[in-house]
Amino acid sequence: MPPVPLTSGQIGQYREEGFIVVPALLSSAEIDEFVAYEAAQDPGCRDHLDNHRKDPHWRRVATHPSIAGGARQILDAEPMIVQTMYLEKYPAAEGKGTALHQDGHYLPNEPNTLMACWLAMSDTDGENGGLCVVPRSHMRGLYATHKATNAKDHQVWESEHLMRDREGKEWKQVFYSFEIDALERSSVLNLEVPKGAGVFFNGMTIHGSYGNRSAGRVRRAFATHFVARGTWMYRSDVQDLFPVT
Ligand SMILES: O=C(O)CCC(=O)C(=O)O
Repeated sequence: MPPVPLTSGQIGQYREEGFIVVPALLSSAEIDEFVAYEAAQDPGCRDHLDNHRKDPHWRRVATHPSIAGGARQILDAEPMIVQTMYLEKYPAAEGKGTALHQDGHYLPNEPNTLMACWLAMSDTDGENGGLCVVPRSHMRGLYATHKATNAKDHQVWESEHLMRDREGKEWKQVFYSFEIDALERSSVLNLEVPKGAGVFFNGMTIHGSYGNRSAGRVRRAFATHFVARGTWMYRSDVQDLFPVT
């Protein structure tokens, strides 16, 4: 499928709203191939954030011209892959979401160029735990957070990471399942993103998801996080950025 270049209107909307939904980034056949491949893999491999390095199937999606090309247009610079995630969410008890957060909390970087492409690999919406965003929330810097409290809807976790600055100074930092303080539920927009469509969003845009409450519709998504070449990532586990070309 030929790449879908973003129009200047879409890029303008991204800058204003902090996100855009773009139809048909990948074909149904391209997605079916990846989903079938993943179904045959050990789910343990999904705990890693660098599968795009080791696995050509992951690399093909993350560097797909419609995805990496969109990132290049938005960043107006060479996009470098920070991490990739395949996010499968089953209905009922298993299918928890990600508390509403800004990626800038998880992936401190400088200068801040962080962005993502979240590709729907099944039809997704509010009912099956699709992506939610808070429009225009990318304008106000990092919001105050607390550890996620809604354990019914959201995964709750904590982990320590080794951090390193440009001069080589190292320190440890604890990250947890960030949730934005005092977030008005009415500001949260549930996106409807059909299979193959994707959401490009700014690393400062508040986003996340809720549990899968559907009767039987699995929610599948593939997220690729990018920064512009030259950006410094403070977390040592994602410092080895992967070029798209
Ligand atoms: O898919 C989700 O539920 C959340 C995804 C997310 O937080 C991300 O891609 O940064």
